[in-house]
Amino acid sequence: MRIVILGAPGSGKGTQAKLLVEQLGVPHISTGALLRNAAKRGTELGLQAKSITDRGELVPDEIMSDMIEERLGRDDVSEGFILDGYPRNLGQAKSLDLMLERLGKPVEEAILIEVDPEQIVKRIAKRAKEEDRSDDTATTVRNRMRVYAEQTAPVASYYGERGLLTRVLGDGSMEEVSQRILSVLNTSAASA
Ligand code: B4P
Repeated sequence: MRIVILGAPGSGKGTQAKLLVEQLGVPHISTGALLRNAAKRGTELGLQAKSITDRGELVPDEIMSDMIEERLGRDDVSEGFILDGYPRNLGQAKSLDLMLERLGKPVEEAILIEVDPEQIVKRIAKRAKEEDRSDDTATTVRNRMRVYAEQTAPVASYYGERGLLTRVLGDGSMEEVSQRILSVLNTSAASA
């Protein structure tokens, strides 16, 4: 299955993508994780991206599109993938469509995880204590939420207009949310 997971920062995209990998056996591709790894390795691109993610802004589309094209070109995506964090604006959504069209492997399902903003603030505050993510400070999180509302939220409508979007309630335990997503995927697989 070729799945895109959408949602605000802290909505549980990465968490749910990891759980889905266990069920579907296709790779989890997180652009946030790719960027953090590049920064940890100290590559020029990674360090350049870190100064942007630390402000809560989006890394330029050309960088992201090269990164995702290289990743989607690898053999392990032949049976599908779970994309987490990409596309994050309409330009990225269109360039992903072109890329996948060339590969003959279009997106089959977009899942939007919806969580109450108050829950999101609590989750990110908890993660800030547990993990050392330099983009989880209060000021950066506010900016990430603003960027999400302005640039990423329209991506859900983009997939909605193509009949590919399902909204899933992201409140409740991680397992409950995972079950909701799996039942959406089972339903669409059954009707395919
Ligand atoms: P991401 O790594 O995608 O960060 P995120 O939006 O916070 O999602 P994440 O997956 O980490 O968190 P999750 O919701 O799973 O991006 C980081 C930055 O990289 C971006 O701000 C941007 O600057 C840059 N970037 C990434 N992709 C880009 C692109 N395509 N273009 C440009 N720039 C890009 O989980 C959050 C917390 O909630 C966790 O601690 C988790 O344990 C907890 N949680 C999850 N589900 C829960 C539940 N049901 N109950 C309780 N807690 C839960």
